[in-house]
Amino acid sequence: MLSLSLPAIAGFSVLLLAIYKFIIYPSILSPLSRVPNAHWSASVSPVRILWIRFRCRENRTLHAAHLKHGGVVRVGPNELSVNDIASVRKIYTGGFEKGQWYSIFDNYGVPCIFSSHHSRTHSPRKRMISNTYSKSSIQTSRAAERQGEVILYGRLIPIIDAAAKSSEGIDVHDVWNATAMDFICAYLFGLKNGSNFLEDAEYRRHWLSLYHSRKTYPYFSQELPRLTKFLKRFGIHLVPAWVDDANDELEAWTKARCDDSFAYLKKEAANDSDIGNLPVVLCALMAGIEKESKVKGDQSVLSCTTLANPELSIASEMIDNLAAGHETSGITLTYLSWELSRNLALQKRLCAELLTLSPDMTPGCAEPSSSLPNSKELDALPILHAVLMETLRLHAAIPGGQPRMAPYPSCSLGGYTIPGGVRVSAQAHSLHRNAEVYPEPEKFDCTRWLDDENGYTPEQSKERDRWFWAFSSGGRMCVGSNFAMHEIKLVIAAVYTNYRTYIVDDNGIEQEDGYTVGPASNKLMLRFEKL
Ligand code: HEM
Ligand SMILES: *[C@@H]1O[C@H](CO)[C@@H](O)[C@H](O)[C@H]1NC(C)=O
Ligand SMILES: *[C@@H]1O[C@H](CO)[C@@H](O)[C@H](O)[C@H]1NC(C)=O
Ligand SMILES: *[C@@H]1O[C@H](CO)[C@@H](O)[C@H](O)[C@H]1NC(C)=O
Ligand SMILES: CC(=O)N[C@H]1CO[C@H](CO)[C@@H](O)[C@@H]1O
Repeated sequence: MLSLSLPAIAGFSVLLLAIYKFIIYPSILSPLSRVPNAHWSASVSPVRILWIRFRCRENRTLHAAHLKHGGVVRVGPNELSVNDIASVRKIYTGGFEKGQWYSIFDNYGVPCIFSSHHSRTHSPRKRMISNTYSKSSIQTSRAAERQGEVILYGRLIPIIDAAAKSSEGIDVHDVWNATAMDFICAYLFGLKNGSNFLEDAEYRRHWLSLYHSRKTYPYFSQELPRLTKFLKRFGIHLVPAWVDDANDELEAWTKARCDDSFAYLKKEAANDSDIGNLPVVLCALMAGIEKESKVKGDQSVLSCTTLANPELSIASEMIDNLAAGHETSGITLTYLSWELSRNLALQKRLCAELLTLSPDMTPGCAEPSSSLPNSKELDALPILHAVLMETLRLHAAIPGGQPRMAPYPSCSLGGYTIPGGVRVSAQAHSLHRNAEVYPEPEKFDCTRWLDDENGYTPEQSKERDRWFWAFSSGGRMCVGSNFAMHEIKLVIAAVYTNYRTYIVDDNGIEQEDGYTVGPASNKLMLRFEKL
């Protein structure tokens, strides 16, 4: 009898243990059990949130959960979503590190700023380039100025001018993401080794289709890394091989640009007449790596990554910058031009403001060598600034969650104790729809950002600014935010000084639900009318 019941007892104990570990502990005893569940199953199973993410319904689901349950909700046994600015501040400025989720952003198998997990290795990497992306560097860089002149007056305006001759309209999403690509690549590699997507439509469609083809697959490596690895061992590839091929081609394309820039720098230092060819960011990284090797050498926290493999590390950073830089800015330009096309009065107001610049951007169309307006003056235009801020609020190009790990042993968020290792995220989509801070949040209203007109108290304006999260916040905040603001303002100014735009076809303009996302249709047809 005894020999019969031993296995039974063992089996029963295992069952009890499992019930304790997977049901009783997470739903009753864990400190997280006090946090409201987004769904009844959240405390015992991640299946629902994984499914929602797979179906791309996360933004609306989490937004609804926050409206119902408040600033902190539990979305899985080990995962929270937050939507109050105090918790956001704590997470994003207070030592919550990134995790595995970001590893898919390694390129060539080496980490970059964006994919670094820990601040220890992240900070020295970011320091190498953050100065080149500071507002004052961008506003005063003669290389960036020259690059802007060539891209706007030499490439973009002729394309718009040709489009204005027809009433059919053109796909501006395509044109804007090409413009954004040319801008960021010129700053990374110099004009000669940057991209020329604006003029080479065929190649850009090929490149962008490679880039786009990879998009649905990160899900498996990010959300189910262990399963993905496990199945791969048995020859089952959740991420198909052609995604790797697309990655290889994008990596080879970038590496060629890096190698040619290194060669160029060795041969001929850019002189004054050649300033647009200066690879500003690449130079900064080379200098930063050299300095770190000289000063710290083997003692550096980067000794076995960045310093051991400087050329690949630079290339990894370049891929990340050009990916992070072109897609987000392209999406922002698309929504900005869409909102303007729906509001002729606003276009007229903006145009009048743009004509106050001196020099203004009218001669640009005729003269590829004209100079750009003063950067500081451009930056200070209130209506231009307000339409851009409102676009970034309502159509944030990264509306999705930015996951971080709670530090060990534990911390507190919104009054709850959170054990170390729990995944916590905030999403701009929800932060930007707080009706107390942004009344009628679904409405595009740029006067929210015009303090002379909105009648806000100083406290209200401060709250509005505090909840704005399009570029994230803290140590991992977007390094390219000033670059993006500057380039978008230049493009909008060049176009709306000289043209009016009208919608031809905006079917599918609604933004998808995901991490970095643009219009569901992937296009926007606008017609241009020359002034
Ligand atoms: C409108 C345009 C842009 C938007 C809305 C945007 C938004 C963001 C956001 C939300 C993050 C944080 C993401 C996270 O932690 O999950 C981020 C990080 C980053 N962005 Fe941007 N970005 C824009 C343009 C650019 C440009 C032009 C660059 C060019 C260099 C860039 C480079 C980066 C990098 C390197 C990071 C990682 C920073 C770090 O980990 O320290 N972004 N961006
Ligand atoms: C750029 O625009 C094209 C055409 O509209 C679109 O197919 C592509 O997905 C866009 N690329 C990005 C990265 O947004
Ligand atoms: C980089 O620039 C040099 C000099 O203009 C040119 O010969 C080379 O083909 C360029 N490389 C790439 C990849 O564009
Ligand atoms: C500056 O660079 C350009 C282009 O590489 C070259 O033609 C010119 O001779 C250079 N000028 C001087 C002063 O070195
Ligand atoms: C980026 C974004 O806002 N995507 C979607 C989020 O969910 C709503 C529905 O609640 C969609 O309308 C958005 O397009």
